[in-house]
Amino acid sequence: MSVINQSRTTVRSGVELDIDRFGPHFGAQVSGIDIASASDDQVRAIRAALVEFKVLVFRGQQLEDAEHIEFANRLGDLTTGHPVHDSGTDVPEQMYSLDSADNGFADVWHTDVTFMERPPLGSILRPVVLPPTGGDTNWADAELAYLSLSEPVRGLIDQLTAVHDGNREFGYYLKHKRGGKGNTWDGREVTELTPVRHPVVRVHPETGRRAIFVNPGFTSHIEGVSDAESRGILDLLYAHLTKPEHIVRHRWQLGDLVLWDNRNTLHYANRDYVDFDGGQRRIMHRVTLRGDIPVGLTA
Ligand SMILES: O=C(O)CCC(=O)C(=O)O
Ligand SMILES: [Fe+2]
Repeated sequence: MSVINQSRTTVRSGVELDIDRFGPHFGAQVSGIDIASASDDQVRAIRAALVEFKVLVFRGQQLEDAEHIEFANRLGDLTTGHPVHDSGTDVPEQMYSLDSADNGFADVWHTDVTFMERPPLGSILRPVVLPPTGGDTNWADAELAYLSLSEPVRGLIDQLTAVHDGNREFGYYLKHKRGGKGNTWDGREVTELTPVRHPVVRVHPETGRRAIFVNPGFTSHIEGVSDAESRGILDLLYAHLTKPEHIVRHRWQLGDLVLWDNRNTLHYANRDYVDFDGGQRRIMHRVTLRGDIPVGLTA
C-alpha cells in the first residue's frame, strides 16, 4: 500500500498506536504491535482504530490459524467461517479459506455475507500463499461515498430498502456441492439461502454515521421501484462507490494481517495473477466477527 501522507497519529483509548494513514479518509497501517502478544489495552486501541480508520494493516505477524482466531476472539464474537462454503477439514470451523486453485476468488465488489440477516461486523484476513506479484485487495469507503453524493440523491436512497440474495453466488454450490447442508450461521444450520432485506443506507451502530449498504456481489434489487429503476440506481451507486477517490489498495506480503469494518466498506481482490505464467496460486484465510442486524434511518 502506498502511503500518501506521512502523518503519524495516535488513537486515544488508553494506549498510543503508531498509525500511518493511507490517505485523508480511511485505511491505515499500524506499526509496533505484535498481534500474538498484544496487551488488552492494545487490543482495545486496535478495536477503536478499526472504527476510526475502517481498514487496518499489520505487517510482519506470521500468525498460524490458531493465533489468528485467538486474536479475533479478543476483538469480538466469531462466526463460523462462512454460511455455506466448505473450507475443508484442514482449517478450524471459524476459518474461511479462499484458494485460487479451488476457484476461490473475490473479484467482484462485495461486503462480506450481506445475504444473511446478520452480516459480519468485520473481517480479519491474512495471506497463506501469495503469487510473486498481483492479487492486491482493494477496499471502498461506503461512508465517504455516501457523503460525496449530492444531497438530493442521498435523500432518495435514505428511504430505500434492498434485497440481498446469496443464491446468485452460492445457491448452486449449496444445493449441488453440499447437498443442501451448509454451515451453522447465527445459531442455525443453513439449508437454503432465503433473500434478506437491508436498508440501502445503513447507520453505523457505533458512530451513527451513514453508509451506502448495497454491493454488486449480493444485492439483487431495490424494493418498491421498477426493475429499470432498480438497475439504474444500483449502477449509479456502484460506479460512485468504486471511484478511485473512495478506494485504498493493499499489496500483500506474507506476515500481513488486515482487519476491516464490514459495516461501511466493500472490497475486491484483483484476479490478475492467474492467467500469467501458467497460473499462480493464492490462498487467504479469513475469520469474521459477529455483527448486528443492519439498521437504516427509518427502522
Ligand atoms: O482474497 C482477498 O483478498 C479478499 C477475499 C475476500 O473477499 C474475503 O476474504 O472476504
Ligand atoms: Fe470478502
